[in-house]
Amino acid sequence: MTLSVYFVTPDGVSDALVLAAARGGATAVQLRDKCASDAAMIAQARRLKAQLAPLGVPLIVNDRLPVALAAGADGLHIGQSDGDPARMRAALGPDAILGLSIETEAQLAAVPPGIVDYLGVGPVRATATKPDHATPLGLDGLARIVAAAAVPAVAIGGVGAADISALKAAGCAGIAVVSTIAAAPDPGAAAHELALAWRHA
Ligand code: TZP
Ligand code: MG
Repeated sequence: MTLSVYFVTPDGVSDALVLAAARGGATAVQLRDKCASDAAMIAQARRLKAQLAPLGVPLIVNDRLPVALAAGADGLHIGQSDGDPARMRAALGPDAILGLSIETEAQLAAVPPGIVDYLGVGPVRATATKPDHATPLGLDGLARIVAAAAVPAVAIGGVGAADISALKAAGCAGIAVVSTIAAAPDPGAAAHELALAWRHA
């Protein structure tokens, strides 16, 4: 799984925007929607899975294990209060992708070994996209966590193309973004810019 340009969707994202991001260069997509019903999210995840699979872009569902299972998604991403990672792994099976959000060094120290495939570390900066976010880590705090992580880690929260060289130097496996792609005038071009910046950093 390539996490270099990880697009995390805003609530209510259109299929067209996700496809534009993937065609532009997003290497992984997380369907994150805090408002949709499970039924609506399952339907959208099924559609997206069918369209992303030919592009080789995995579809990961945020928070909702039943949605990930019902939709046949490639994986699940959970936060600190979304349940026990070992229980999620048992339900998903060994081949699914399981990601976990990390906000502090203490949370990193508590990650059960051999359960999760990658970590989402952040927020790097304050961001309006997640109003209830934890205290921002800054690039230094991010780098400390990433250096100590046993699995690949992506940086999230207020990051964009200008951060990529610092994130790569810190050892990140990728950059995870919502608004840098979703709020861009041309989301496909924004994803392409991130992919190019990652490749050339
Ligand atoms: N988790 C930590 S920050 C964040 C999530 C889902 C939102 C990131 O959004 P943006 O727009 O890329 O800052
Ligand atoms: Mg969550």
